[in-house]
Amino acid sequence: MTNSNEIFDTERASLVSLERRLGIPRREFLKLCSAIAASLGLPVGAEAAVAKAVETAQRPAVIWLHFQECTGCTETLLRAEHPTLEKLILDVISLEYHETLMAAAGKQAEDARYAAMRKYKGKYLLVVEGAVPTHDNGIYCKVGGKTPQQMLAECAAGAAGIIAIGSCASWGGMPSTVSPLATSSPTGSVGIGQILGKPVVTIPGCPPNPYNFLSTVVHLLTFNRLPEVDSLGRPRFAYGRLIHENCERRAHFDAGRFALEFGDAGHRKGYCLYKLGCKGPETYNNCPTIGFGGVGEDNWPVGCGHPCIGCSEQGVGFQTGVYELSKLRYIHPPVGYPGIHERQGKGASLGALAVVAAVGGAGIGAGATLARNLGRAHAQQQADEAAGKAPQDAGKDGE
Ligand code: FSX
Ligand code: SF4
Ligand code: F3S
Repeated sequence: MTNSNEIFDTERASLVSLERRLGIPRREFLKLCSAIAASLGLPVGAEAAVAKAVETAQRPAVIWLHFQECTGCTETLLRAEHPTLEKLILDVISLEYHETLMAAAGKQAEDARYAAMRKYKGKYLLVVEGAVPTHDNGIYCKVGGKTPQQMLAECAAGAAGIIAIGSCASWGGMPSTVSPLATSSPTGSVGIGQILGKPVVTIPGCPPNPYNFLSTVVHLLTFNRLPEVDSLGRPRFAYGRLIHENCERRAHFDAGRFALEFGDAGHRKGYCLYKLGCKGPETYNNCPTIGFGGVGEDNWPVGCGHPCIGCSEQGVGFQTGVYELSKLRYIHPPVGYPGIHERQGKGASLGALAVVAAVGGAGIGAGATLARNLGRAHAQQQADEAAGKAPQDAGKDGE
């Protein structure tokens, strides 16, 4: 979608030393580059290319719009536990217009937007946060007398690339929630792709993980192109796997050990949250592997003891009940297991084919085991209830 040769600012990035630019030791910077390279799925050694790109590449000019949202996407970029992340994000882009962060207001701010659109015509990156209202000619959420649809059309026309950040901009998110008594959301909110009628890169999540935005921009700097995306515009490096595939509670799911109520024995033991409505089995995101806030991979909803609500997944987050049982997309071995697709030498060996066959069989077996375990937990729960056992006791199921 993007001719990224045109995306860069004409000025060279500052040659001031990185230590001074970011205010961090080079060693720490290199560690961050390694983490970004790993999250992008790049081979060992690629961190050097990432570091070089961040240090020397021309920074893309960015116009950042806000529509119907809570500003959580921006806040999550700025409120990272580790200040380096915020500095790095603001260092790798040249932020020309951002209503929350710019000092200007009113006419001065709008003039700045038009000035940036003229100066970087055909070269800037447009980042949109928030959904677009469609009811009543989209009059809700006007800025400077313009509706979001008008602002979007103006800014998209000269953009070299467009990124929808957050679930609201990606597919409507929270503002698109439809009450059971209505047929559409109050303002008819939709994602920007629906308005533009063309694909955009989407980074859903409410809020999305700031590393996924950072890694997308760093990919652009390193390879002169935006990362590979799926049919919904989501970068595959971040949204290629179901949460359920990488969840630390997956072993409990496979073994049929579930928390049945908040605070019961199973919940306290860290059992699977499927029966509390966890949407990990139908939500594609990398939350379990990278975590939030830069304080370790346990810091994500399920790691903190609450089911995933599928905040990033269209048709799941804000569209289905938080504690409603999730659909199981498919049964898949956790990624910690040896892969079955890796090539060894040329072509597939007989041994590899045997493994594929065995795993195919295991998949069917796993499905049967799963059905049995889920049924067993239900049956146990009903028996416990009939016996008048306290909910805490019910959580012991499957031990
Ligand atoms: Fe909020 Fe962003 Fe949610 Fe939406 O994140 S965190 S309501 S995705 O657009 O500001
Ligand atoms: Fe983890 Fe949720 Fe899957 Fe259970 S259902 S293993 S808590 S993602
Ligand atoms: Fe959202 Fe679920 Fe991740 S609620 S933050 S997609 S764990």
